[in-house]
Amino acid sequence: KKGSVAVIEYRLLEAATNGFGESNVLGEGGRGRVYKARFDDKFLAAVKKLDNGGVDAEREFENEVDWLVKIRHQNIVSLLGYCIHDETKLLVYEMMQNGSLESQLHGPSQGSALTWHLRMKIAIDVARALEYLHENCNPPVVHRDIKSSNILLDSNFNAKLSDFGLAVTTGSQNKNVKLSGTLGYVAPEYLLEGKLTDKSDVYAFGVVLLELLIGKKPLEKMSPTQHQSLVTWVISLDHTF
Ligand code: ACK
Repeated sequence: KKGSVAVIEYRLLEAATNGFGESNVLGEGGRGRVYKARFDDKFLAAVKKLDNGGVDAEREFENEVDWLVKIRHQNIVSLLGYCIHDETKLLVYEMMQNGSLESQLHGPSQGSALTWHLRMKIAIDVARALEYLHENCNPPVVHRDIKSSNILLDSNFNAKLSDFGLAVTTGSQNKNVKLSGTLGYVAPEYLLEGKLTDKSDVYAFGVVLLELLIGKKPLEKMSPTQHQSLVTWVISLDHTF
C-alpha cells in the first residue's frame, strides 16, 4: 500500500477484466486502453492498461500515482490502486459510468443527454477541482492537461477531473520543461513563452466552457492539412524554456 492506494496483483486484474477481453473495453485513451473490471461479482472499477513506452510514459505513470495518492477531492477521480507487472503498468480508478465529457458532447449522442442545468453543474464541478488544486494545495498544482476527455462523469453525472500524468507544482517547472498539454487548450503565453502558471489551467477551462456552451471541439473546423501545419509550427518553436 502507498497511502490509501493499494498495490494490486496482476492476476486479480486479469480475472476482473475477463483477461483484458474486448468486451470489457471501455475506451481507448492517449496512453492506453481502459477496461471495465468487476471484483467479487459486484464492485466495479476502471483499469487503465498503459502502453509500454519509454521514459516519458514511465514518468507520467509515476507522476499520476504520486499525485493521486496525495490528492483527494470529490471532483477528482480517485485512484484505488495500481499494478506493475514486468513492463506493463496498470492504474485502477473508481468507475465513472458516464464516460468522458468529450464523448458525451461529441460522441454519437452529441450532447443530447446534457441539459443546460447539467452543463452548468459540470462547469461548477470542474471549477471546484481547479479551486482545490490552485488554492488549497501548497504549492499550487497545475494540471496542465485540462480538456473534455479528461473530465469524467459518474452515474449521477458528477464531474471529476482525471489524468494527473502531466501535473506539476508551480515554481518547480520553470527550467527545461518540454511543452505539455493539448493543442486547442494550451494557453498562448505558455505555448509561446513557456510561462506556466495556474492560469494555464484556467485558460483550458475556458475552452471547456466554450465546448459546453456551443457543443463544438476546439480546432474542429481545421482541415487535416491546416492541423498538420499548426503542429509543424509548434514543433518548430524552441520549447526549452
Ligand atoms: O469517453 P469514454 O467512454 O470515457 O472513453 C474514454 C476511455 O476510457 C479512454 O479514456 C473511459 N474512461 C477512462 N477512465 C474511466 C473511468 N474511471 N471510468 C469509466 N470510464 C473511463 C473514457
